[in-house]
Amino acid sequence: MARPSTGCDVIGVPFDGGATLGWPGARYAPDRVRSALSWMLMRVESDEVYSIDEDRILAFDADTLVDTGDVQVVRHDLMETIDRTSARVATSVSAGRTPIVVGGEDSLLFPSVRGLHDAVTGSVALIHFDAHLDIMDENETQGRFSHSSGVRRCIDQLDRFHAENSIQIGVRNFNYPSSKRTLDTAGITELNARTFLDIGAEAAVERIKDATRGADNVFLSFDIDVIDPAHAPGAGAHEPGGMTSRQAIDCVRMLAPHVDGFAVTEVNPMMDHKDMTSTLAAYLVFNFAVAKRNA
Ligand SMILES: [Mn+2]
Repeated sequence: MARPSTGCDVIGVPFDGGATLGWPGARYAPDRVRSALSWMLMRVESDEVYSIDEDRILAFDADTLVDTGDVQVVRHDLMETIDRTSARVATSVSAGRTPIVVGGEDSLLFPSVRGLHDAVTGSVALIHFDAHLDIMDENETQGRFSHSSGVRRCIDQLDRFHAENSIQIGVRNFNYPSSKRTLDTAGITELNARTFLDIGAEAAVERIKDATRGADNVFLSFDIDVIDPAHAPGAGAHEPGGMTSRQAIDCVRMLAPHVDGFAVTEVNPMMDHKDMTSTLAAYLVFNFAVAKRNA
């Protein structure tokens, strides 16, 4: 079970300097996701909101979802930006809150997990929704801290990170043979998109809870490209064969009570159509906060 929390903090990170593959543009996501959130927030009355999905009225008080503004990013300095992101996440956790990082591309995975790691004692595990493995060690054009290396940096830089209690969900298509060997050595559980789509969201969540049960703290990182491009075209890269928007929302809602931090990355308004992906990301954020508040 997750640490006690008084509510969720939105931390925007308008940064896409780590987008070394695919399309840049995720720097515009925090603003578009906030704009989409207003659609959900207008349904709050007298500290309550009506969940049609659950067919009941749920609590939503002023502490449930607090926008703490953007990290002051440094556009030309990836390392400074990820340091500032970690610091904001750690501040939120230390205050007894649950951080929700709204990226930004997926280089923010590593500083988000590190922020939790630095604010807590005990082990830290990762629930990683992504089409991609993010296990790249280093290469000439991407460096060591790009949006392809977040999981690898958690493994080799965070001394209480437990890969054996971590799980990747929705990964698919093809990758480097060396990536397969790295995953096997690290001992991360893989729940690929084919299996996820066979078993469905509820059974997948049970497997995720089993995999992470031994960890003291858990971070949920959600790259929007885990969702099929048909449902989420506004992403940094397109990998066909992913989950639906319904499955994504259900997974986040069911997992929120069990985790200590959340990040939504790779939403790219430059690739989006009528804000449909920013709107989906906003629903992930809103569902997470409501589920956390009413756990
Ligand atoms: Mn990805």
